[in-house]
Amino acid sequence: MTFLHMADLHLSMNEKEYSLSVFQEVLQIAKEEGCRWILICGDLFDSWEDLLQLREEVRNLIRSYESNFQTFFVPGNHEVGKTPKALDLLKKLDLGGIQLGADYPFTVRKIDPVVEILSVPYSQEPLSVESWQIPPKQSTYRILAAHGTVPGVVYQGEGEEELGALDLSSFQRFEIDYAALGHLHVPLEDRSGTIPFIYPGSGRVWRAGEEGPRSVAIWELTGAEEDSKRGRAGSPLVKVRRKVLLSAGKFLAVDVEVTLEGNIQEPKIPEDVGRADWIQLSLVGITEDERKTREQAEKVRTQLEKHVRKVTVDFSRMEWMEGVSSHPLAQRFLSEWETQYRKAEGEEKNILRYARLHGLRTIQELRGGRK
Ligand SMILES: [Mn+2]
Repeated sequence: MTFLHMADLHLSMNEKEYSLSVFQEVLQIAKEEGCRWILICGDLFDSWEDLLQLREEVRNLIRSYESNFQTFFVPGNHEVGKTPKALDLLKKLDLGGIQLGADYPFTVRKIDPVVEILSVPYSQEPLSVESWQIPPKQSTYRILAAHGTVPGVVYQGEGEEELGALDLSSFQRFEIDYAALGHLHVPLEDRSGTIPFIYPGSGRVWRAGEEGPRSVAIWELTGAEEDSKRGRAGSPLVKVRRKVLLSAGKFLAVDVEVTLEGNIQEPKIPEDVGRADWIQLSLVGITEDERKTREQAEKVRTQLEKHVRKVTVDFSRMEWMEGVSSHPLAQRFLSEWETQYRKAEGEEKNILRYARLHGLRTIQELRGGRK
């Protein structure tokens, strides 16, 4: 039995064409891999509004694969975290072939002779797992499907407040073999704890900084028969592979130097940049003319945006020092610095650039300017 596990695709009206094209690729992969199920662990949609507006398209896409696989969806914080009673509203919507794990606080469901899913939708209230009455396991595999952060795992998700709901050790008594999770946008597989867990990572580049390929996880459940042949005891075997989503594109940060006068260097964009990619121009330097820099950056941004999905500009490494070079001390410093810089070679040039930054910063502080 093979299934596809995905999360955090964040389908949105803002980027409808792009995000739906990734969803289509996911469905195609599931078909090619011979998956019987797609398990979506939250944040399929970017918001409740996006869910309402895009569900018809999603329904139609899924319909064309209904002879290949079935779809199971456990809601995440982006779908139900902000709308009161969203889980109840969700159950009343026509979601076509999508089967919902939206019963609060959990549902147990057998999806295959050897697999049952314990699904826990995202909830605004804290989960009181200690009091849950869950029937004994009846299949070879019991898989937890949920959306949230596992405490102790480095949080590299959405920059939102932590969703500290999934203390897996409190789920241990429910005979769970593996946890299929969503919420962290970085792919992660951890088999060292009480319950092994897998995050496929975000299905598309949702936020600046999501570097590396986006992917889904393909789970192969070899089953008890295979295990007994190997003489294994304990948790049944699961093999997990990643399949890269090519249509998701990639996130690319490009350093761009800025001169003291405020002119920006032409960014070095790799040749193989694609239409689905997101470029972030990361401006670096000290500049006297903030307006000029911002204007030039905007011009470059608009130009580049014709060729890729999105271009953003990061100014956080810029230092604005208006009028610093008119200070007599700065003038002497800069003229001496230029002589040195002309003579310098290799690594020395880097050190001098750094020295200039610190020199000018100190002079700016002496002038009583911004630190
Ligand atoms: Mn998410």
